[in-house]
Amino acid sequence: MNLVATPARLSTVSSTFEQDFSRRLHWSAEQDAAIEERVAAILADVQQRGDAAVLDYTARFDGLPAEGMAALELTQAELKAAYDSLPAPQRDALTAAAQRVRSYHEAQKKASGESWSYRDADGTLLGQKVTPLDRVGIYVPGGKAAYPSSVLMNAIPAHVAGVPEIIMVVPTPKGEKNPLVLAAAYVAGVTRGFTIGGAQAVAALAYGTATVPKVDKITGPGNAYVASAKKRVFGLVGIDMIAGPSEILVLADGSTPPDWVAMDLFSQAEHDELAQSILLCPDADYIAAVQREIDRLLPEMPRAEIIAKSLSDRGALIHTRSMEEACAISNRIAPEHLEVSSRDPHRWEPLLKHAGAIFLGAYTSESLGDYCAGPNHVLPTSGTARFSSPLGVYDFQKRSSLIEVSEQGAQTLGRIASVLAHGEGLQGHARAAEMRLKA
Ligand code: HSO
Ligand code: ZN
Repeated sequence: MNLVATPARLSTVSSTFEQDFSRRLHWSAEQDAAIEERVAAILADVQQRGDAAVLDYTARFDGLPAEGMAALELTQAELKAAYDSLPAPQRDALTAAAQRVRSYHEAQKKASGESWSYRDADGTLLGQKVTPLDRVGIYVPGGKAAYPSSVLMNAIPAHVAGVPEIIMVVPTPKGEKNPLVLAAAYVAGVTRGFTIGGAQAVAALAYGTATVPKVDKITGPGNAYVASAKKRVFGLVGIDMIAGPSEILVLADGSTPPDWVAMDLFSQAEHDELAQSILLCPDADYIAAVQREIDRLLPEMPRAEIIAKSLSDRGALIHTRSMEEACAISNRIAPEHLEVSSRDPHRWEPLLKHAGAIFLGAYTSESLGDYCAGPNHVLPTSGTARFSSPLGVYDFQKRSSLIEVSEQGAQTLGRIASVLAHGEGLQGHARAAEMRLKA
């Protein structure tokens, strides 16, 4: 087979640029009505029949019949055994990655996840108390997207936040367990695990069953059924985000070896045919060089077919007038991953506002961030980086306001509150404030 990867070639000087650009970027996350209906039925069934329903669906969808839910529980001993039996290089890499991800999230907690308070001159205390969630569920996909690195990225921030119970669910079709996933759960501090998946696993976590404890929040990626189930249980429990296909945008000034950039585009494209890889560069010769490297390297790739489809259907190599213009376009796209592949990345970084993660300089490949640099790889996709942030410790914490009004403070605040309460016609409010005023 003669595979070709032909990203769209766009140029900002072209009169049709705006049209071409929005056509490339557009993607429809249509909801499939049939999926929606099936998910609603599964949720209702699990809510009613609990473990029995979860067991039925697990037997049917995963080909995994079990006597009772206990047979689907992953014991701590099993997680540890998986870790212990890994080949040493894998065990060491997993441990090193986990350590770096933990350090990063500990720094994040210190910088923005601690309680604070201050006192007014009259002694009134005001503050914010930060507490971890009691119990969270982490969904780990099975099959082709079973990423142990995602177990680390979901469980470690929860652990660092101080969540005492972290419940992992992971489908194991035909009972085939991924030892790296189990080992990652062990190093990341998962407290309980179940080999269940799909909408039935989301339902079990959201409603609770006799065996699966009800959680307060569910995080982690999944297929269309899982995404639909997460949306439906939102409100009863918290959820992290509904992730779309993964994206990379490389902003290049032409100083990075073009094969490095080609491979970075591949690293996103190989995830999924719907993944999107975009290059923005003011140097037309460099863009041509990257395309030549794409052509040269593609046949070497085991996932060449997925890469070719992703790059040809959704990829783009965009020639811009300048790096400044490239930065402005990047902000419009608000990519999940943004590589600033420049000899002078700090010159451009101040111009970049919207991106899930910004990778500075030629040595910072996205793949290092995906596994082990430290920051989280669960990032906002589909332009949602305009208003949302990477998964972090803060997703596993909540805040309570703290107010302690002193006797003196009640005099000042009481007068203000009383006036506003009368304005709203709320007598009870006004009198509660007035009663505390000294005669
Ligand atoms: N790039 C993916 C994360 C990942 N990559 C996992 C490899 N394994 C989404 O950010
Ligand atoms: Zn990746």
